Amino acid sequence: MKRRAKLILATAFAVALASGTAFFALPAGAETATFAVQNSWNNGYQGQVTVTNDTSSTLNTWKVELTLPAGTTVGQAWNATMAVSGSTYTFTPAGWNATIAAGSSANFGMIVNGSGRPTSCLVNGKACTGSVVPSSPATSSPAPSSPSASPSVSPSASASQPTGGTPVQVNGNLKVCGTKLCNEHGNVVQLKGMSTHGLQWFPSCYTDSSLDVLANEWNADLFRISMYVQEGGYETNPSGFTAQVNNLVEKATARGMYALIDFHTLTPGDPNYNLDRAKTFFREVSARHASKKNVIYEIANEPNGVSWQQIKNYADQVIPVIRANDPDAVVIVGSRGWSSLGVSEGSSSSEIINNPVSASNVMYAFHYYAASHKDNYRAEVERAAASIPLFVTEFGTVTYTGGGAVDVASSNAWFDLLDRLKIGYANWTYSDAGEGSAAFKPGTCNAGAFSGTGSLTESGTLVRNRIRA
Ligand code: IDC
Repeated sequence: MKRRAKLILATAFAVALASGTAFFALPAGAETATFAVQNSWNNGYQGQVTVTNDTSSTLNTWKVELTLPAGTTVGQAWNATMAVSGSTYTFTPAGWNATIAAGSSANFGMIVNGSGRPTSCLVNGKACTGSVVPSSPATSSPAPSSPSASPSVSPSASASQPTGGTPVQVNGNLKVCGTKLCNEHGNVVQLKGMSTHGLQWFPSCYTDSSLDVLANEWNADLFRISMYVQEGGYETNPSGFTAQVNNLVEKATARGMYALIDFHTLTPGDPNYNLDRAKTFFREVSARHASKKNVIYEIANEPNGVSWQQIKNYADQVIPVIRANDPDAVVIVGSRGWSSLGVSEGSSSSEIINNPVSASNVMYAFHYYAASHKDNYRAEVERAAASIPLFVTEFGTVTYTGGGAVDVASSNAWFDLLDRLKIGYANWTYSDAGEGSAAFKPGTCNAGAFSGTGSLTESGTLVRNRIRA
């Protein structure tokens, strides 16, 4: 399959490394660790720890303990599992990077909120220098660089990916890198695609030919598979819906698209109502797809009427079920107020930034409907994106009801913002439902008339142009 690649990429770490400074020394003869500040901005920075095996034999595992001064916390880590106890942050391998050959290194990253640097560092219970615990390393740490609104990536570093290859061939395994999503080469990647409607209602919209069109004509990177749990969905036939999801993941895989598995909770809004179902479902699908590079897990579509703490409690129980099978998959967690980062319920992203889920390689969902959600929501997304990784796993060009007229101006303002921030998105919906948000006119799916532009609605035309662009 040959197609024009249109992923927007930026070199993340090459830019960030310029400002990095190590401040734990590296003597020989032990495992050691260095801490480097890779980039900093207003009241936060990105840090990287490099664990080096300076012995002559293989190191089978590692544990790094950092202590941070009051007022400074770690918001998120990647390539490591993080546990917090008071001001001490303990990092253990992410699953694939435990073993370090003699003379080799492994590293992991983190987003730190606040400007304080670690005051102590232990690797496998010993000082990171390989000798004594530094008495006051903070005094030798670099001063925070000048405040900047930019997180880990300079958008000016954008570059086009070479042509040829499907999105998955070009990008491979995805990984959260700071506040962005990166491909396996460490470049920031913005995935663009479409969401299904409810699988229980529109199965005829998701066929080999409709997915050929999505991959080859729309040039989509992403296919979101929305499996409702209630409203005649998963709870009525768990094995049947699991099989349907698995089948659609295979179709996306065969076409080189990323597959986003959406556990589409909506009513009731507390995801804990479906906790047992979620564990069963994600245990099965993550076991089935563990060896694939292209599967992303969205564990709760739109929590509502429930606190962030309860959403986090749910996430902290479901994510380990996925990790047990697929340690390095990206997981997306829904946010309060119908995945509005809390805004639709009078809150904000601060509750997440101050109390993130207890896992790495995690992103947070933001949803919008362009005719309903405008400047104040865009401002919150821009603010949150400086601190936490966001993914727009669902958006509409119309009102939050899924119907009404397309708001072209607001839709374009959203597209421009997401492109600038390199935030991926999936549009509601790749279906022929009789509502303004559907990309196809009613009757398209049964007729199999997906190709070309003749069956598109106004929304479908607008969104397809953006995805292809
Ligand atoms: C809507 C569908 C509509 C269906 C309804 C059922 O468009 O046809 O009758 O769900 O619950 C969301 C939800 C998504 C909604 C969509 C539009 O994630 O399930 O789909 N929406 O209302 N959040 C905001 C809007």
